Amino acid sequence: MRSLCLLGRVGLLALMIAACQDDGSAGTTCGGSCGTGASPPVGGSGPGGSVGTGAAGASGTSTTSSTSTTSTSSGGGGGAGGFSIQFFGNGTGDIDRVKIPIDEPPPDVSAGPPADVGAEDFTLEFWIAAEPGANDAGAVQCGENLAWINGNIVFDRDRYNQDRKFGLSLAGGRLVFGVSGDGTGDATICGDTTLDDGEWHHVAALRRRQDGRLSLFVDGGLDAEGDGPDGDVSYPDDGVPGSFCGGPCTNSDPFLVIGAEKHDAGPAYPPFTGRVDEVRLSRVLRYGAPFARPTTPFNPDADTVALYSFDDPGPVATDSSGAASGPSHGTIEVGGTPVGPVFVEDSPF
Ligand SMILES: [Ca+2]
Ligand SMILES: [Ca+2]
Ligand SMILES: [Ca+2]
Repeated sequence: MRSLCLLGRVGLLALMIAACQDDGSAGTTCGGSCGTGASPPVGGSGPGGSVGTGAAGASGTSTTSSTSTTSTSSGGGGGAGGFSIQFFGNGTGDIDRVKIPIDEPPPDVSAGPPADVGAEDFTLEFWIAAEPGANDAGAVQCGENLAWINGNIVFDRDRYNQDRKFGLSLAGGRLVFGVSGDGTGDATICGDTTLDDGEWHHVAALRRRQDGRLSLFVDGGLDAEGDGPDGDVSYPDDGVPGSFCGGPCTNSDPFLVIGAEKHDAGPAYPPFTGRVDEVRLSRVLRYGAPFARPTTPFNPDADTVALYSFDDPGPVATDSSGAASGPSHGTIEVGGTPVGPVFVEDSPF
């Protein structure tokens, strides 16, 4: 895997969360740091142990080079825009990802947390930054297919070999958004804008339940749209994860996963490398026409069902939406080399 020690190169201050995970076999391991510039993990001594932001690396809280100066607030509290979360594309072993539960496994048949969108219209929006070449999935053939799963997966709301699912990936540096209905077919739409230029971009993926209409907006401009399968694509409340994970996929199926392919099904379904911030799930179509991209973090409203600002470094991905029947907190699953994800003092604002 290529070196992804991007933080030093772009002058960011990497703040490592304590990378302590129970790997299930060899006890507690704490991942290493990403070379100079990133601190080693701090604190945390096992499952449930504390997680903190590391002190800044040897460069301190202000980094100056001949080409750039990046000043950051001291104390690890984040700058004006706070933190974002950086994935390193490890993509194996259920690590380097955010996992948001959306359904209780059988025999529970109650409604999942509010983050289980798809029974109504929905908008999935977020900010994303990816370095050129860091995500190497090539362009995919879009249309009535599942090709989105072959991009570097940013959001995975798959169901393994079952219907009612969706996801979003980067393929050939462009966004790909796909949905599968309940026996109503599959659709993948492909964006036009090159996203992997190292800059922050606002992305909104919209799906209209009534007729399955899909649309993608990048930085407020319409990037792709197309017809898609109709009907309810939420995770079924009585859903039974398929047995494709050495047993039932209970630990991967009923989740919305950020940063990786949820089942670790193999290299054909690659993970994402880059930064994500300000993830908002809404139960309405937020945008019907081009718009000015946001200039500030989102504030919850009545249609916000989940909101993750990643300003509160791990191990919980805090949902600040205040949605009824919520919150839809997620977990941050850390590991790999370089250890990811990490919180970085870099955000779109
Ligand atoms: Ca459900
Ligand atoms: Ca259930
Ligand atoms: Ca943030």
